[in-house]
Amino acid sequence: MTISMNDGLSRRGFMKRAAALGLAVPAVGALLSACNDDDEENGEAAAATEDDAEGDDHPQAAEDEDGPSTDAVRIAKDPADIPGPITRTSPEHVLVELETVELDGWIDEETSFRFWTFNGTVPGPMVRVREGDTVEIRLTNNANSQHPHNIDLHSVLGPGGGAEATTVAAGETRAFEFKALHPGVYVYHCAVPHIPTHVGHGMYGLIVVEPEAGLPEVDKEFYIMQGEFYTDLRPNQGGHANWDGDAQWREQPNYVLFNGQFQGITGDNAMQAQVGDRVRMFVGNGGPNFVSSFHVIGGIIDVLHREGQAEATHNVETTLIPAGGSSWMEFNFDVPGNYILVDHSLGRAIDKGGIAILQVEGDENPEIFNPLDD
Ligand SMILES: [Cu+2]
Repeated sequence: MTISMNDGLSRRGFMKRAAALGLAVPAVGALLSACNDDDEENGEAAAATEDDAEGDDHPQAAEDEDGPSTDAVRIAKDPADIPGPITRTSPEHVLVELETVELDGWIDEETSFRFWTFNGTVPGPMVRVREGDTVEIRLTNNANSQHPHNIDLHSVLGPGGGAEATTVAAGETRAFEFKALHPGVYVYHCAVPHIPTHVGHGMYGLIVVEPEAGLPEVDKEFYIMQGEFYTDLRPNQGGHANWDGDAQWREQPNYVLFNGQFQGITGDNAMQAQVGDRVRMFVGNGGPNFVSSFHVIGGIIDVLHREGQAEATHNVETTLIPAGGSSWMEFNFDVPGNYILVDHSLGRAIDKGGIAILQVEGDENPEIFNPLDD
């Protein structure tokens, strides 16, 4: 059995996909309208710029003199673009092919950044296997990469989670296999030194190891990962943002994002569900440094597998998701409207872009929620 996850990886493919998805991200609304009105101060933040120790001067970035990269594409992973539930009842050998790709992407509507990715999106693909499967990870580093990369999966029992076995220079492919012994949700990430630099460019994703009995049936599943980005530009300044190694040292990112883009999962790109849907979210935190206080405004997590653990806890408002950790959680949405996913360390959400929206459509349900006129 082969799960091929590297289709459409050419630059042309990215461009086509970006055009199809559209790059416009409409405003989130009055609730968030107070964002980023301090542009006067932005120049000071830019003064602290320094490139990372590997001398990343973005040699391939096609830039206007002051503008964003002309090659920038949408890199925010569609939260609904995940493999479906596993229906198999016996273990198999599963081949997972991944490609590390460095590319210019939109970190906000006006600003590009050179992301380092698994398969060209942030996060990389959600890998889904079954407890007891033997999983072959085959990692290729794109020929145009400027850096070596690898993959450390937290679902692996073995040295480095596979990092050493998969360290690949540009154009190389290496592989290893592991047995998925423990069901749960696990982060994978690049672990090439300097690791925070690689993770901080977007190199993470989730692998779901379904228990032998499978997961309860739901109506919708979504895949979201938080991560912070240490750039020399603040949100919506416009232009091409460069990595700011000093900001990473101080743990002061200018962006804290879901799926790698400022409010990238909103507007036309928001998640969609119907009133009454049972919704499962696989939520991870790539970090590299922050812990997330994950909350859905207007929702209650009624089944929470905290940190991916087998036993569920119930009726949770806000849950901590460690850097390099993840949870799966289930909700019922019985009232139509927009539900806003945030890190409830709210400056990160309101100012730094960590917002995603689930749009729930359907009939009003006044028994549960009923705005009263004066
Ligand atoms: Cu890397």
